[in-house]
Amino acid sequence: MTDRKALAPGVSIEAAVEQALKGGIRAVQLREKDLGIRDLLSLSYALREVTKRYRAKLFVNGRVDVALSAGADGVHLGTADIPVQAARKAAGEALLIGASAHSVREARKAEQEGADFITLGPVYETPSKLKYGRPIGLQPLRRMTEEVSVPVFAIGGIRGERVSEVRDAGAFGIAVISAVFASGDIKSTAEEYMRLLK
Ligand code: 3NM
Repeated sequence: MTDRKALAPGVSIEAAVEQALKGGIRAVQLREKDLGIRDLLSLSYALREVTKRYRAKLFVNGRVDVALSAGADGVHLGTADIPVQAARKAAGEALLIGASAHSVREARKAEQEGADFITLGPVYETPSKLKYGRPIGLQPLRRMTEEVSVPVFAIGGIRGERVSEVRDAGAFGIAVISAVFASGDIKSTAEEYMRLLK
């Protein structure tokens, strides 16, 4: 997931994403919540080009219209965005729909509404912890992966040995912002994550 504010000065989102893709990242979520719609749209187009070159998936956070216009693979919806059901109505099967959940209850609801996958977090403390609430820990993650049938991605403070912890708790994959994008060497960090996931 992108966050241009996490990047080192002078590094563009496009360049940072390309480094992550070179390191083997398979899916990118454009997540720049404070960007105006036109800037978000042109960034989506640019990231569609680069993700295509690396045969990686592109998701746009929060905006079905932008995701469709850019030819993204999917949209990722938070609890304050257009609801999953409404996004499905607008996009049909043209987009994969991911949904954020912060509890087992929210995850069940997202699945019932037709989400293709769920991110659950924050599993651990994250640098931006106030925004996402207190860490929920591994137990709810384990419960949720047992209860829902769609893939669950762990998010929030995932780094180092925590990758295997969340995998052992049943997570299908992980979503990361700062550990990759705030890293001095995005490509090597991405490679390291891909190794940890194997
Ligand atoms: N969503 P980092 S936690 C964007 O719990 C986001 O839904 C969360 O950043 C949630 O990898 C989070 O730097 C931040 O910890 C993840």
